[in-house]
Amino acid sequence: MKKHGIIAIVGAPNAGKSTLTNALLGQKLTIVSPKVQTTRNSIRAIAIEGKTQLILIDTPGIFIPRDDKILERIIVKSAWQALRGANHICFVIDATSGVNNENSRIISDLKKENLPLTIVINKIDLVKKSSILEIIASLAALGFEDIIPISAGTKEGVENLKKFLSAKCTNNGWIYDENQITDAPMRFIASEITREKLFLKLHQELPYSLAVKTDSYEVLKNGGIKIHQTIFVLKESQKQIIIGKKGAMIKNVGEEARKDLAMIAGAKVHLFLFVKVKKDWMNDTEHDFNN
Ligand SMILES: Nc1nc2c(ncn2[C@@H]2O[C@H](COP(=O)(O)OP(=O)(O)OP(=O)(O)O)[C@@H](O)[C@H]2O)c(=O)[nH]1
Ligand SMILES: [Mg+2]
Repeated sequence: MKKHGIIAIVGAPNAGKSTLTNALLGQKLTIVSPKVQTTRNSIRAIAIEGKTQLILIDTPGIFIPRDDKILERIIVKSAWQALRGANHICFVIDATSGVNNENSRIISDLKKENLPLTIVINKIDLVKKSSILEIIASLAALGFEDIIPISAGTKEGVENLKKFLSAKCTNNGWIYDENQITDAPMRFIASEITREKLFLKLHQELPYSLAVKTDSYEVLKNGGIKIHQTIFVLKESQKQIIIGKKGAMIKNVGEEARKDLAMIAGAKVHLFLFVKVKKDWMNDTEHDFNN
């Protein structure tokens, strides 16, 4: 019989939640970067395991937002909201950090949600076996039973985890079409992909000072897709960095985003990027700053 379950993938920033979501889905959907706070909005990835539809929610990292940082408050709120709609929590710990203060605090907050919880120890490719065993022992001492070590990067243990999670899905039927990989609109995915390329290329505060909005997303008669996007920044100097010398940076960002989008959409993509200074974009976007 067909079953489904909603599983929130949560954890500290940079634990590898988005990488894991993509690995469980079997393709790239949600964006990944070595920087913290890459994911800003929760996004659903719909994976299938046998007769089970696994509805995975990739959430932003959970951390303590600074009072004066509106974006940080929105990010953390989005993570908590997402997990409240879930049937099961998959808590991701970075094996290189282990059970530190940050993870312990999140674990004690998660316990209050009263949802069944699986703990995933990620990035095991980066640590010795002995430290994985130490992490497992300290989690077991906290009373956790479902602890699964994996590497979302090398995919070691990911199939095993997928089977394990699907056994936790007990709701009747499927709630999405068989071929649907997300319920997020393509224009949102398109904004995210461009934001990923900017995150990968820019440094310091700049990735945190920008937002990408898809102004138009048009499917052409020949099957191609024409996309116009605006990259919002806070200051003129940031605009100049994003444009780069003779437009080199923005051209490069556009080329890389276009390649990923063509793969996700399965069509030829024409992408036009525009940079605009809008010093209050964060205030305008309390609800949805990527759409
Ligand atoms: N070596 C290794 N690197 C990994 C693994 N999983 C994720 N990474 C890397 O860790 C970094 C963070 O990965 P993300 O998937 O963006 O992490 P996240 O938890 O979604 O981060 P936020 O959205 O910022 O909270 C990226 O550079 C990934 O390539 C893994 O299993 N092994
Ligand atoms: Mg992420």
